[in-house]
Amino acid sequence: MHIINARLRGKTGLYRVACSGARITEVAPQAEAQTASAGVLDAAGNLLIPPLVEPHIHLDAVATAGQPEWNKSGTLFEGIERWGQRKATITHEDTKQRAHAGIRMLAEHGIQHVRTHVDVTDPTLGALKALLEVREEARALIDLQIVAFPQEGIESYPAGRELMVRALDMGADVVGGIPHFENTREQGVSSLHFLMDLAEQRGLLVDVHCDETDDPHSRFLEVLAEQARVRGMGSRVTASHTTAMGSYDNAYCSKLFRLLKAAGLNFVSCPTESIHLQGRFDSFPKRRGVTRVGELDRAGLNVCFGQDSLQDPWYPLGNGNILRILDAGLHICHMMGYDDLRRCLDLVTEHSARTLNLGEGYGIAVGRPANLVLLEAPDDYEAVRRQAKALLSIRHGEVIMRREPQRVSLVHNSRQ
Ligand code: 17E
Ligand code: FE2
Repeated sequence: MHIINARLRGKTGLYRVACSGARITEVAPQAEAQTASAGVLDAAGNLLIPPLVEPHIHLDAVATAGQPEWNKSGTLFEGIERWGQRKATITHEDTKQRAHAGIRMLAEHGIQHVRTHVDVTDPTLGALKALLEVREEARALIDLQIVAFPQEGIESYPAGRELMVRALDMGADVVGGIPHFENTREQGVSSLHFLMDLAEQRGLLVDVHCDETDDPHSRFLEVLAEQARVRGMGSRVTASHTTAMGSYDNAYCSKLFRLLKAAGLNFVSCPTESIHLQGRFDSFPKRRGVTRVGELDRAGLNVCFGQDSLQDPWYPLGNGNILRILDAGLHICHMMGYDDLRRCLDLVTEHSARTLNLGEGYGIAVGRPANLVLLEAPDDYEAVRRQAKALLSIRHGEVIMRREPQRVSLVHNSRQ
């Protein structure tokens, strides 16, 4: 497979990218635009990127909004309650069918790497069994990492510790947690020690829903970061949401950021989800309820954006398009300066790949997997301004998704 007339991020001019089998074999600058011959893909000056990444989603809950009741308050805690009602009725086939529908939405938007949280606070571990099958069945479209996510707590849920261990024995890839939901601060802390021990013993990655609240006293991030630091596991640990950081005062944050840098852990923000779920106990002025994305980024920490939900008890919208999240996130996080816009795709590609520890399994370079996406825009800035879509998704050297370019024509001129 050959692609010609492609633009690459951070480079000037046009490029030719060749693949053989499932690997990239050549990335070469072109002196001028070329005309495509048969069998050659013409990028027509559009931007070729490695696949978009979804670093944080809940595939077991896809398309359950309103079942049996809608989340009327819009809070995280009512979401957990509504999900608890739906969870009691999930079946193997129902979960698989909804998860596959979610994966198709993601794949249609050029996403090929996905980390999903799966609720393991269920004595039958039914959702996990379903998602382990989905992980294999979906390989032609995406690589799936499964987080064993204890939605109702490790310490506060009956047999929570045992369920976590069983979930890892069954084949979950990543250890999860939810310290701010545990009944007491002490339980939140002990849940983090427990899950970090498990991850270290088994050589697994960690991704914790951490401080997903506007409560400025929710300070589990410092515990997670310190655990990551002393164990030397920072690059393998992710703190998701950390919305309480949007409510911490600056004096505490100046101390906290020293620790975060020493630990070197990763961050996922889900800005559309957080702007919807947080701020619910404020009147006015009302907090944004998102973590300090720009500040983490400028401090040299790895931070990326995720969707979190596709029509579930926590968030009624969502369509798989991570570039919609990027657009909203740049607004919500005050990141629309030129320097942020010109490299904004980092937040949904390179940074997310680092969070998932994809290493040399990701990126446009000779020898890396032939997984590529063509966006209908020449660069990062235009991609977000135009709300560009993925035109092509190439996986293992083959086209797996194709979208027709947008064509619009006005019938009249504004100046006759
Ligand atoms: N569960 C949770 O604790 N937080 C969320 N944002 C979602 C599920 C979607
Ligand atoms: Fe989440």
